[in-house]
Amino acid sequence: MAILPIAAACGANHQANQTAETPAEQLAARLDTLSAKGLTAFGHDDDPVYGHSWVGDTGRSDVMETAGDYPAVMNWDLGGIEKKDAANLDSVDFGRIRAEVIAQDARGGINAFSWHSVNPVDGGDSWQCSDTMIVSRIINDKEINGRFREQVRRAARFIGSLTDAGGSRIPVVFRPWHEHTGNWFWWGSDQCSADDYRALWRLTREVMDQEGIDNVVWAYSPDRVKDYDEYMERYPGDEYVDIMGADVYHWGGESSLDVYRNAAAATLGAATRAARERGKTVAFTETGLEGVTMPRWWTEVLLPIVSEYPVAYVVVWRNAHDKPGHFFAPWRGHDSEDDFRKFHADGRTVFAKEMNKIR
Ligand code: BMA
Repeated sequence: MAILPIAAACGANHQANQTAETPAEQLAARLDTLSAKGLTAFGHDDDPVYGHSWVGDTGRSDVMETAGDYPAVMNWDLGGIEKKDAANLDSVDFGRIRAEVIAQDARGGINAFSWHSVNPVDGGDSWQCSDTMIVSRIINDKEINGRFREQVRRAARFIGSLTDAGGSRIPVVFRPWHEHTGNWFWWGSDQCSADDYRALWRLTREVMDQEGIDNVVWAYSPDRVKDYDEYMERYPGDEYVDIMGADVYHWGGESSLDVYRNAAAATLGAATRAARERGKTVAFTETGLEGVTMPRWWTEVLLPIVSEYPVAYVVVWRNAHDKPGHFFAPWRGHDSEDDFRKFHADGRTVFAKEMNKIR
């Protein structure tokens, strides 16, 4: 498989592999190491806080209960932090997220954050798309701009307050304004101009920098694109991004396998080219087959994809406890459990226990 150059990065957080200093630089270097070794860390959204048929227990994880280990990457969602809510949009308490981030870091794993934020105009959720002026007003309207900055400050303070037992900040991947090539979020391609989208990113980064945040590795994650030009159309710039990501789901099961493979190839191919040109890292930031309706999906569909592209990690989405068909990782007794164990055992995938070797 193709291997990325290890150093030569130009992202603001992503400069020196051998003399990593900030928490962000240390995490960026670990991600580069995974990619350079041809390894892919496996990730799951909200993994230890609920699963297919349980919620709120501690010490549980559908991934651990099937593969025998926690995922190497845990994704969390900040949606709600901008409103000072105690829990996120999926009812996960931010105090619990903090505790699990610390636990995941202590076991050698990686934490990542997405952000299904409300908009600062009328507080509507991320999926409110009818108002196509939201991003424009964030950029151009002083009052809305001020409200937006406050939303980002709240996210920044939470991220900046994540510290380990020794008091050091825990590095995390932050992946704002994701799937913007689609049209289902207020920051989508039908909802704002390319210039305004780029300005939204830069403003987010500016506020995080003003807050002194040095533990964030920034991930850019378009939804499926047809080619490199579409992938790069709204790219905010090399100084704002460390990871070239891709969010591509396998919708429709076996009959849509080719559609998924082609979309993953086009999007990860574009991400790989963009990363090579800029000395950045590639990641498969979100994927999955809802309900994992193909019992050998892990080794026959996902593994070949993550082997072909130099993705440092892959994240599958959550196993909802309150929507029986809405899960993307197996659970004990699920049809794909045996195949998932093979995926876990494969030398190309990394789960939490092996992450201590990736420094
Ligand atoms: C979506 C679904 C929603 C959830 C949201 C944020 O893809 O899983 O149910 O609220 O992500 O996690």
